[in-house]
Amino acid sequence: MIRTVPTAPYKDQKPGTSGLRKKVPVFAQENYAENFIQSIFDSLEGFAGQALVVGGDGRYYNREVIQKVLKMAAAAGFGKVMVGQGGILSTPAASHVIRKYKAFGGIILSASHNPGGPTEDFGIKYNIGNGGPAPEKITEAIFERSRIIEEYRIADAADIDLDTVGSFDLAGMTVEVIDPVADYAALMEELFDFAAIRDLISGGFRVVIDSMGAVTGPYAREILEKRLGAPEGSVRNATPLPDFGGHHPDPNLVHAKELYDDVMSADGPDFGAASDGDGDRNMVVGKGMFVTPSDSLAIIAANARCAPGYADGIAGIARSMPTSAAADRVAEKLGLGMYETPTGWKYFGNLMDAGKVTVCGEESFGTGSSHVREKDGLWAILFWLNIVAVRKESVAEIVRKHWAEYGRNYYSRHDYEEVDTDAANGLMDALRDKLASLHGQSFGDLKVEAADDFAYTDPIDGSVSTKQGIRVLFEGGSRVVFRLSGTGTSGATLRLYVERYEPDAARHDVETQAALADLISVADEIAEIAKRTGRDGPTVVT
Ligand code: VG1
Ligand code: CO
Repeated sequence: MIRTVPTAPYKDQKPGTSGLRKKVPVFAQENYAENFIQSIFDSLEGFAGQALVVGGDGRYYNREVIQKVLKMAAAAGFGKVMVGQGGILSTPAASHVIRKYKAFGGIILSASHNPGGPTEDFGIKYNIGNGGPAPEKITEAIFERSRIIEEYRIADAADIDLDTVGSFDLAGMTVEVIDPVADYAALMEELFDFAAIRDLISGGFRVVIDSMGAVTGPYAREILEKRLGAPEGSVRNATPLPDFGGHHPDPNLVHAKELYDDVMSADGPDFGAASDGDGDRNMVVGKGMFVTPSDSLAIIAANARCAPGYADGIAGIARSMPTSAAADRVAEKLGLGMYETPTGWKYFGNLMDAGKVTVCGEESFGTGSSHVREKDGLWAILFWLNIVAVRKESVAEIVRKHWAEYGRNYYSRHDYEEVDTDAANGLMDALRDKLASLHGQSFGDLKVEAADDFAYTDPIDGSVSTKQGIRVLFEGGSRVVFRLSGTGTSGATLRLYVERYEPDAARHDVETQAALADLISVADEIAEIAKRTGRDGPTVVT
């Protein structure tokens, strides 16, 4: 029943910030997905007879690859695979299922916020037994294996019916098709004050969630409409579609603009939120107030005790390096540990496992906590609703009071997408060469205090990650950061992160781009962005 198939390696199966992401036609090449899946299994030890969790965001090619994973897991010797009905599991739900059922690990099929469809993106990611993304040590082993792979093993069996919940046999291995929502919804109900949120909503507070045709639709409907009593239709674009309805399932001011405009309109809802393809990102908008992800992390941390799951307080906070330092001020005031890690959720895992931090966040619309080991879009949305319900203040009031107390970190990210790869690498190399000479240099009122290429030593296992982004820090707490994306699938994406701290509450109402204008122009001067990329401006500003 088990077939060994000879294969030849592909050279480009290097996982990026979050798994292997490629266009569907690349994944559909002969044995391409099989090679990568076998390389994952070949890099792991001790899983014989154990459980594997499998699910994806429902995008094009999801079902096909799930069938391959099931048959290859059977051939590899797993005892059981738990797979979400319809092949669906949001990234945070998959993380929870791995933890709850003590699975050996999980395979998540997603390219997150990237578009889906026959010519769009697909992705495969491996998560370890703590529920979190595999650390670099494992992703590197997978890549090394993929470069020399000669064969893979697969069970010769019929496809499993993914649409029926139940237990099935596949070549001696059990396949359990599970309700993808139930465990996750129960966890949210444990963490948050559903009664208070229900009262808020029944009292007339209008909430809208845009699932962007992606995976959170069924989760949001169950939680918001069924359990929290929001009127039917409060969750928009609630059916996961293979092509996300042709949209970019990326919850930001560009791709979720309709929702934003709606909340900002005079008779619009009081609270709007959106999530991405695989359900780990979130955007939160209150009437008259867009909450930046960096502020969201700080405000959730400062108000954590409002939620029953965090009533005893939090252990510490972690943020990715490009994320603003707003959370640092909260940690300082509350006397909590604060950690700055490279971009990507995998760097938070050790800190959470060791009990050093409870909440984590990234500027890229990612917030989460140690309830799972992934960022969690609906978790962040529910946390905000919980805070609003308990404080009985609007999102805008909560944010303004936070700034008044801690100061405001003006923050923006400029993305230059699909830039020529050589030009992007050239820009980063030139910046690295310049680092030493930048120290002490002045640009108008801005004086460089330090400049480096961010490196991180994991405080738990001592592993070192270098070249994680170039930072230019100015006196007074302003900074610009340059990084190349590790999730794109065509050309290179240059990310410029800009931050300025403003303690004075009288100056908390400046339009963000205006507040950062001098830093943005200095960034261009230092990195020669326009000259080297040939672009006169960024593709996306958030
Ligand atoms: C981006 C974000 C990063 C995030 C990653 C995965 O990576 O910047 O913060 O962890 O996406 O998120 P990069 O390398 O393109 O900057 V997701 O929701 O795409 O899994
Ligand atoms: Co995502």
